[in-house]
Amino acid sequence: MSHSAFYKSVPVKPSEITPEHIYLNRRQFLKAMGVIGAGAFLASCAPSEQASESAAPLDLKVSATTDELGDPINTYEEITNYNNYYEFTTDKRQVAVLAKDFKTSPWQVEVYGLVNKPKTFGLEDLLRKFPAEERIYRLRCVEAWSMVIPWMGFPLAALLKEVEPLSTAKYVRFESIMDSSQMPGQKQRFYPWPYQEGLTIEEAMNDLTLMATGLYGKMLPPQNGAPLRLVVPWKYGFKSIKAIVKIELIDYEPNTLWSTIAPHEYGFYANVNPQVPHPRWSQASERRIGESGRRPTLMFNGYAEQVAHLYKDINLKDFY
Ligand SMILES: Nc1nc2c(c(=O)[nH]1)N[C@H]1C(S)=C(S)[C@@H](COP(=O)(O)O)O[C@H]1N2
Ligand SMILES: [Mo]
Repeated sequence: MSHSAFYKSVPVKPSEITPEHIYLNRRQFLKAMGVIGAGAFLASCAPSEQASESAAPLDLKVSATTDELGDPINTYEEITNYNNYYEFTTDKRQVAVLAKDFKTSPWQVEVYGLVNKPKTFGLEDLLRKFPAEERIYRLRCVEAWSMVIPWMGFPLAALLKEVEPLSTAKYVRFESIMDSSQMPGQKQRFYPWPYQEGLTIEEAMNDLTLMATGLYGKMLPPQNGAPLRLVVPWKYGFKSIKAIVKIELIDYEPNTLWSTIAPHEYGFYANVNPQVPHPRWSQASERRIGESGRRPTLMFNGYAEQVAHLYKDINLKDFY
């Protein structure tokens, strides 16, 4: 069975069937967002709107037009054509092109290490066991741009509970797929492939931490990390590792690809923090893709209420 066929059969939880659930095609969606029909704005947007219309999927499905702060959700075109995915290329607009035929089926994820029940899951197992829910999150890249993305997925905590972590498990290490035959960027020997990331066990268990399997109510496209990627919305985007094949529970802080290359620039914690500049630029503000001008960056990317307690014992003045 193909993943997309299976995905459609994943049952919707009763709690998700609410009056707010609206099924919008692209034109209705843009109208709802005020992009179509708002005189002055229309003039500047008309050319790109026309250009992208034909390529747009018609079954965009989201339950809202904004995140909880009232920020408009970015368009499918923006989210799927401006990507960081160095296994393919460092050119954000070329990732979608180069990743187009990336093979995401069959796919297995090994969950192992300091657990009672290590297990290798097929992607279909995960989709069946953990019904997809929608999470509209801001994604703030360390490069000081951001988007609002309507993910589909399940909490990482649900998957971890399934393998029963031991009390000695203090960190979770994630690894992306290694396949230079499909990923031309992996021939760049400068980077210590495979891409790796990590979280503390408390961060991994936080309800915000998502294993994403979809976008806009559809399967994740390859450029966004199909078939399975992490989303940690209060941390810089590089923590949200794509195309995961291994999840290991360990008792030491793991190396990450970015902390290996540039430890002073990309540390392990990497919480979004407007008061701590990157060594080469300010993090006080950001450019929201699709907007002109800049917006102020929010502490923990606006999720302080949910996560600040995790850091009461560390110095947030440290970037890391
Ligand atoms: N495997 C892998 N995961 C990755 C990256 C990458 O290069 N390789 N880039 C990261 C960075 S820097 C960001 S900002 C986000 C971008 O996710 P998006 O393309 O879905 O917006 O993915 C992150 N996950
Ligand atoms: Mo990023």
